Amino acid sequence: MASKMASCIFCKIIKGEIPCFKLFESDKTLAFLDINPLSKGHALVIPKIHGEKLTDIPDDHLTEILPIAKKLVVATGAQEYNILQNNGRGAHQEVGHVHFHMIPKPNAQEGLGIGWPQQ
Ligand code: DGP
Repeated sequence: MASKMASCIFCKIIKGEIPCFKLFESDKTLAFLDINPLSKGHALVIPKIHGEKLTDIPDDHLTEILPIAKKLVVATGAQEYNILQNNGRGAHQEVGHVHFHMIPKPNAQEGLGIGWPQQ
Protein backbone atom coordinates (compact mmCIF):
# COMPACT_ATOMS: atom_id res chain seq x y z
CA MET A 1 0.00 0.00 0.00
CA ALA A 2 2.77 2.46 0.91
CA SER A 3 4.50 2.07 -2.48
CA LYS A 4 1.19 2.47 -4.35
CA MET A 5 0.53 5.68 -2.42
CA ALA A 6 4.03 6.98 -3.21
CA SER A 7 3.39 6.65 -6.95
CA CYS A 8 -0.28 7.68 -6.89
CA ILE A 9 -0.98 10.85 -8.89
CA PHE A 10 -3.96 11.80 -6.75
CA CYS A 11 -2.01 11.26 -3.49
CA LYS A 12 0.59 13.67 -4.93
CA ILE A 13 -2.17 16.18 -5.69
CA ILE A 14 -3.48 15.80 -2.11
CA LYS A 15 0.03 16.45 -0.75
CA GLY A 16 0.45 19.49 -3.02
CA GLU A 17 3.29 17.88 -4.98
CA ILE A 18 1.30 18.17 -8.22
CA PRO A 19 -0.78 21.31 -8.80
CA CYS A 20 -4.54 21.23 -9.36
CA PHE A 21 -7.40 23.70 -9.68
CA LYS A 22 -8.87 23.11 -6.23
CA LEU A 23 -12.63 23.48 -5.72
CA PHE A 24 -13.13 22.12 -2.19
CA GLU A 25 -10.98 20.67 0.56
CA SER A 26 -11.63 19.21 4.00
CA ASP A 27 -9.70 16.78 6.19
CA LYS A 28 -11.21 13.80 4.32
CA THR A 29 -12.15 15.07 0.86
CA LEU A 30 -10.68 17.00 -2.08
CA ALA A 31 -12.41 18.26 -5.22
CA PHE A 32 -10.58 19.68 -8.24
CA LEU A 33 -10.99 20.19 -11.97
CA ASP A 34 -10.23 17.22 -14.23
CA ILE A 35 -7.07 17.81 -16.30
CA ASN A 36 -8.72 16.22 -19.34
CA PRO A 37 -12.31 17.48 -19.11
CA LEU A 38 -15.17 15.93 -21.03
CA SER A 39 -16.98 19.26 -20.64
CA LYS A 40 -16.29 22.65 -19.05
CA GLY A 41 -16.48 22.25 -15.28
CA HIS A 42 -15.71 18.51 -15.24
CA ALA A 43 -14.58 17.95 -11.65
CA LEU A 44 -13.27 15.07 -9.58
CA VAL A 45 -14.23 14.48 -5.95
CA ILE A 46 -11.92 12.13 -4.07
CA PRO A 47 -11.39 10.74 -0.59
CA LYS A 48 -7.97 11.74 0.73
CA ILE A 49 -7.36 8.25 2.06
CA HIS A 50 -5.72 6.08 -0.60
CA GLY A 51 -7.74 3.19 -2.00
CA GLU A 52 -8.03 1.88 -5.52
CA LYS A 53 -11.69 0.92 -5.60
CA LEU A 54 -14.83 2.05 -3.81
CA THR A 55 -14.85 -1.13 -1.72
CA ASP A 56 -11.36 -0.24 -0.39
CA ILE A 57 -12.58 2.99 1.23
CA PRO A 58 -14.07 3.02 4.75
CA ASP A 59 -17.63 4.38 4.88
CA ASP A 60 -16.68 7.35 7.06
CA HIS A 61 -14.34 8.61 4.33
CA LEU A 62 -17.16 8.62 1.76
CA THR A 63 -19.80 10.66 3.56
CA GLU A 64 -18.86 14.05 2.06
CA ILE A 65 -18.38 12.90 -1.52
CA LEU A 66 -21.93 13.10 -2.91
CA PRO A 67 -22.90 16.24 -0.95
CA ILE A 68 -19.79 17.96 -2.40
CA ALA A 69 -20.59 16.67 -5.90
CA LYS A 70 -24.08 18.15 -5.45
CA LYS A 71 -22.65 21.53 -4.38
CA LEU A 72 -20.39 21.56 -7.46
CA VAL A 73 -23.34 20.79 -9.72
CA VAL A 74 -25.24 23.71 -8.20
CA ALA A 75 -22.18 25.97 -8.58
CA THR A 76 -21.97 25.19 -12.29
CA GLY A 77 -25.64 25.93 -12.86
CA ALA A 78 -25.85 22.73 -14.88
CA GLN A 79 -29.33 21.31 -15.31
CA GLU A 80 -28.02 18.04 -16.73
CA TYR A 81 -24.93 16.19 -15.55
CA ASN A 82 -23.34 12.80 -14.90
CA ILE A 83 -21.88 11.51 -11.63
CA LEU A 84 -19.57 8.68 -12.60
CA GLN A 85 -17.22 6.39 -10.69
CA ASN A 86 -15.11 3.70 -12.40
CA ASN A 87 -13.61 0.66 -10.63
CA GLY A 88 -10.97 -1.46 -12.39
CA ARG A 89 -9.24 -1.29 -15.77
CA GLY A 90 -12.07 -3.16 -17.47
CA ALA A 91 -14.45 -0.51 -16.15
CA HIS A 92 -12.30 2.31 -17.65
CA GLN A 93 -10.52 3.30 -14.44
CA GLU A 94 -7.20 4.95 -15.35
CA VAL A 95 -6.14 6.40 -12.01
CA GLY A 96 -5.92 3.88 -9.15
CA HIS A 97 -7.26 6.17 -6.45
CA VAL A 98 -11.02 6.31 -5.94
CA HIS A 99 -12.59 9.33 -7.63
CA PHE A 100 -16.07 10.49 -8.55
CA HIS A 101 -16.48 12.43 -11.78
CA MET A 102 -18.97 15.30 -11.86
CA ILE A 103 -19.54 16.04 -15.55
CA PRO A 104 -21.89 18.90 -16.47
CA LYS A 105 -23.62 18.60 -19.83
CA PRO A 106 -21.95 21.02 -22.28
CA ASN A 107 -25.21 22.72 -23.23
CA ALA A 108 -26.24 23.70 -19.72
CA GLN A 109 -23.44 25.76 -18.26
CA GLU A 110 -24.51 29.39 -18.22
CA GLY A 111 -23.62 29.64 -14.54
CA LEU A 112 -20.22 27.97 -14.74
CA GLY A 113 -17.56 29.44 -12.51
CA ILE A 114 -19.86 31.39 -10.20
CA GLY A 115 -18.89 30.85 -6.60
CA TRP A 116 -15.94 28.63 -7.38
CA PRO A 117 -12.68 29.62 -5.71
CA GLN A 118 -9.73 30.61 -7.84
CA GLN A 119 -6.63 28.48 -7.60
P1 DGP B 1 -10.80 7.41 -14.73
O1 DGP B 1 -10.81 6.92 -16.17
O2 DGP B 1 -12.18 7.28 -14.11
O3 DGP B 1 -9.72 6.75 -13.90
O4 DGP B 1 -10.49 8.97 -14.80
C1 DGP B 1 -9.29 9.54 -14.41
C2 DGP B 1 -9.40 11.02 -14.63
O5 DGP B 1 -8.33 11.65 -13.93
C3 DGP B 1 -9.29 11.46 -16.10
O6 DGP B 1 -10.51 12.09 -16.49
C4 DGP B 1 -8.14 12.46 -16.11
C5 DGP B 1 -7.93 12.78 -14.66
N1 DGP B 1 -6.53 13.03 -14.30
C6 DGP B 1 -5.49 12.18 -14.50
N2 DGP B 1 -4.34 12.74 -14.06
C7 DGP B 1 -4.67 13.97 -13.57
C8 DGP B 1 -3.92 15.02 -12.97
O7 DGP B 1 -2.70 14.95 -12.79
N3 DGP B 1 -4.60 16.13 -12.59
C9 DGP B 1 -5.96 16.25 -12.77
N4 DGP B 1 -6.55 17.39 -12.37
N5 DGP B 1 -6.71 15.26 -13.32
C10 DGP B 1 -6.07 14.14 -13.72
